[in-house]
Amino acid sequence: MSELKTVDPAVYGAIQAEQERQQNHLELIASENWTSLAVREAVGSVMTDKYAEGYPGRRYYGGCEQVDVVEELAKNRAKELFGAAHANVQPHAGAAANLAVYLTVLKPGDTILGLELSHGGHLTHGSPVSISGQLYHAEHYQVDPATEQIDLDMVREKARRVSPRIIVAGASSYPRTWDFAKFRAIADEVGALLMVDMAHFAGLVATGLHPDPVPYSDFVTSTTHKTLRGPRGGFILCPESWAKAIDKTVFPGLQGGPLMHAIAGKAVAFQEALSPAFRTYQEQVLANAKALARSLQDRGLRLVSGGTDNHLMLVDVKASGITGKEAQSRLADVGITVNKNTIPFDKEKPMVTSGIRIGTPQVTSRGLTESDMAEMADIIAGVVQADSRERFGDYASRVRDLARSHPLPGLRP
Ligand code: DSN
Repeated sequence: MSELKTVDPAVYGAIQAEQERQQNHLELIASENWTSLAVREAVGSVMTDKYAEGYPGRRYYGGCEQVDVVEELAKNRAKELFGAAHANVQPHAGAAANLAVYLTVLKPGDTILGLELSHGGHLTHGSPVSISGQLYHAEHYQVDPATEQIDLDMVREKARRVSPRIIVAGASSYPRTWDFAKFRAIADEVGALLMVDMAHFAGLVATGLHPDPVPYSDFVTSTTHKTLRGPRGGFILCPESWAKAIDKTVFPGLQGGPLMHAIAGKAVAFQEALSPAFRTYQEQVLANAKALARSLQDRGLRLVSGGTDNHLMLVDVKASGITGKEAQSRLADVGITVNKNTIPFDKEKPMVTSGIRIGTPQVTSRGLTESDMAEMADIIAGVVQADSRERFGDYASRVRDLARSHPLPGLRP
């Protein structure tokens, strides 16, 4: 008998309904995934009850022996996984991790140079609606209009012109890989620091399937819940020379008590990511993304930059005659969850957009493979290209079949 069901039927009901939604829908939001039962057990544990301001061995509270064990495990596993000298696993989220780096190395008014939001960048890379674009002077590089990919000569030219204190590489909707050695060379040429926000592709980096930012960066920030398949949260990697300063910024500079239940979940996720099975999983994430991209193109959809090198793709649905908002809504009607997304040089507003972003991490976690991608592409293309919503019933039952034949692993009834 569930305690929650008795104590709070409203919250229990919503959780059950959400579980059912995730079970019966195909989740293609590129930043989402499906955690293991072990991660969820750690996150739902008594670690949530403990105050532990400070760091292992140097806390402001008594009774921290076991949370120290967990935080040391998380730190050491993160360092091993990414070959980093120092890890801070306390940031509550990726946004907090990025802000901690800025607060460590920038003064208000200093210049940040990051990828333009509508070209794939992230709000925390200097958008005017984020503190990162309000506290600091933000400049942005864009993708090349012809290739829709980052052109390092354009980045270099912009960096020389605006003399940033920090260059930010990494994105939330960029389907291509990054050349971190070249970013390092540009940063060195203009006397800037380099921060790589690898939140989206951290799982690929961990398994050697994406260029590694750690050797080239002053700071690497990330979330734990995207390709990395851990609990919701953030972390920062840096060389020993920045360790003391970054730790001081995270606590007491920016945050109070660490979320020890989340840190316990991060420790478990890092351990899982160190296993050979995780590499096999990431290979499948990539294989699925490639297969899905190819199948969507075969069915006449236009992909921004012509394809994908990673776990996500951007579909220009405006080229098929509808907005991103409409595509998101149509796909929701048949049980496929995506997000509308701006595409480079988009003429639509951010709440409308010309594109949708599609990612394969979550459906790969539930066991879908390349042949399922062909079926999914057929459904997505059919829905996006349809003249009306009349025929959608058929697509909805095909989505249900795919979901039912690939149940989410490790679900407790
Ligand atoms: N919201 C995340 C994403 O969807 O990429 C970024 O913060």
